[in-house]
Amino acid sequence: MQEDTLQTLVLIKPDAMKNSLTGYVLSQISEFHTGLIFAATKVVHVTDMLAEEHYAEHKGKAFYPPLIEMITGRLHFPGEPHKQRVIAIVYQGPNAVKKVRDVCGPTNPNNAREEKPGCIRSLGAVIYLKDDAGNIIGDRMDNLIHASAKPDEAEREIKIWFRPEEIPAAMRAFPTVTCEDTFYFKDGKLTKKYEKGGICVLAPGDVVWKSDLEALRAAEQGKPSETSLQAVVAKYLLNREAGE
Ligand code: 3AN
Repeated sequence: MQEDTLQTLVLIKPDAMKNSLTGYVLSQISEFHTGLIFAATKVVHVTDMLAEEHYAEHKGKAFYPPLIEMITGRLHFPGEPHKQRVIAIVYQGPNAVKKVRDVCGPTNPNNAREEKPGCIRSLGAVIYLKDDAGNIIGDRMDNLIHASAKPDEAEREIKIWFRPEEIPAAMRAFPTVTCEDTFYFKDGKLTKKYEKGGICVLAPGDVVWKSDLEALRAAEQGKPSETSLQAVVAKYLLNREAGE
């Protein structure tokens, strides 16, 4: 990929929304400050399927369950599904991944305040998790923003959050193809024929990430694939249902 078409994924997380910090985050990453431009943006009610794909590398760790509760918005907005959302953005430009990570600062907001005062995450918080007796049993980091850590992670993340058609054609950084088949998804499985309750994820003529179509073809044939079926399908199921 050419340097000026490098892209990175940013998520403005529910803790930032709760504290009305969206405008602040956007201005810190603005073209004036970073030289980066928007390639795509949307408001997303994050499903468990997408959250689990996004944080797949943390599965099994102690902070994984609260991480999922946090990114789905259930932690900051319990019982208010209309507020359970994140703003997902693709930024593009020279050195995009590193530039945004620099503006974000360290993962832990306490370290961010110590090591990089003024960075975005210095406005975050470490929340201590307590048991019923009030003993501290762990912590959770409310660090306002997610930003891809490396260019290959940015590619994986942009592809799980965004469909190609949500990014202007001239700004698509990864190979796409035109789908010639119909694919439905129902009860965790892919089908080519419509069954009641099935959701049409792709139809002939749709533009699709090349790696996604390869993964769907592999799933169809029961073959292994680098990209899981959930990683392909999750973005097609977003914002369809109200959530709880
Ligand atoms: P970053 O967001 O800086 O790339 P990752 O990818 O290592 O950091 O972690 C993803 C998220 O998981 C963090 N933003 C943070 O909310 C949470 N997290 C990471 N490490 C810990 C930890 N040791 N304890 C609690 N939460 C953590």
